[in-house]
Amino acid sequence: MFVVLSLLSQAMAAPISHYDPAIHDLYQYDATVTKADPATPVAYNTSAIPDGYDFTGVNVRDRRFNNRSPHVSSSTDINDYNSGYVAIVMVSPQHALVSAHYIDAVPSQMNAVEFMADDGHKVVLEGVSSDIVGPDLKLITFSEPLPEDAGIAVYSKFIDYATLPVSGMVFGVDSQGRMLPRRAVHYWEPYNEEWSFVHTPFGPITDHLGVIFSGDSGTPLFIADYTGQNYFLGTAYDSDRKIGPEVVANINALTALSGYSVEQVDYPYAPVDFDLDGRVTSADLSLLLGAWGTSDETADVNGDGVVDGGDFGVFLGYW
Ligand SMILES: [Ca+2]
Ligand SMILES: [Ca+2]
Repeated sequence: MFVVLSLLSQAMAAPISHYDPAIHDLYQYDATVTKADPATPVAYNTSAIPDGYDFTGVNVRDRRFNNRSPHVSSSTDINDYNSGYVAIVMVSPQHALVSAHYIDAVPSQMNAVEFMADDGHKVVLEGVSSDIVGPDLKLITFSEPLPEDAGIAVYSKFIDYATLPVSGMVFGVDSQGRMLPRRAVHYWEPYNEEWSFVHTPFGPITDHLGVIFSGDSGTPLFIADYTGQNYFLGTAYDSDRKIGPEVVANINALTALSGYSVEQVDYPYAPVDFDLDGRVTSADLSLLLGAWGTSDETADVNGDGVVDGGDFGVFLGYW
């Protein structure tokens, strides 16, 4: 089994040698994206992410979108307001996590954050937590819950990083608002509560990748499970920041005042995800077939002592 896994890892280790928007962008954009005039995404790019992942629920558009940077000309277009922000993650309809050093450094931008409902009324920023709720994290509160028609994705379930599968893919947002595979979990050290990432299967950080993964401070990180469900993992700044039980408790102490709570969950891996990449794919099927007829405990998912059709039936249940 481990030999097969090793070969699979090598086969996947194809680094990105150049940046191609048609391949690497989560959304397709107008061709005129610039720093001064970021374009609105025009379509979902299904080739931007590996097979088996689905980030259609991630609401990410161009940077500085919902703080109405000077490039926005219309004050009545809902799409000029309602979008993800690279340093913000909504954790309830009324709360968002922001990068603490970022909100302290550029309060003028943060104070301008506002959203618009279909009827034209706007939801504005009401307050910022005075305390840091987690590693480089503050919580901001809006004047009222955002209406459902605002189209803002809320990530109220945080993955317990202690349960991340080794080789699980982590996705980040770059400074153009693009969702990109960012890195893979390398190891988890439970005793020291340390984790590590490696930049496979996309290779180590190079000058090329430094451009691609140029997310601003507080870049949200997400991970997807085998069902395609997306979870918030934390924010990237300096070293990657973890969201653990203490952070979740701090957040809940503040959001509870408005009637909302967030949840920390274990990574819901499938028992037939043999290569632990968060997906059930043909790679896992190959590993099952490779152990066929043996007593391999990993592949014997129904626990009857042999890898056979019974385990294949379980496998199909997760396909
Ligand atoms: Ca798998
Ligand atoms: Ca079996």
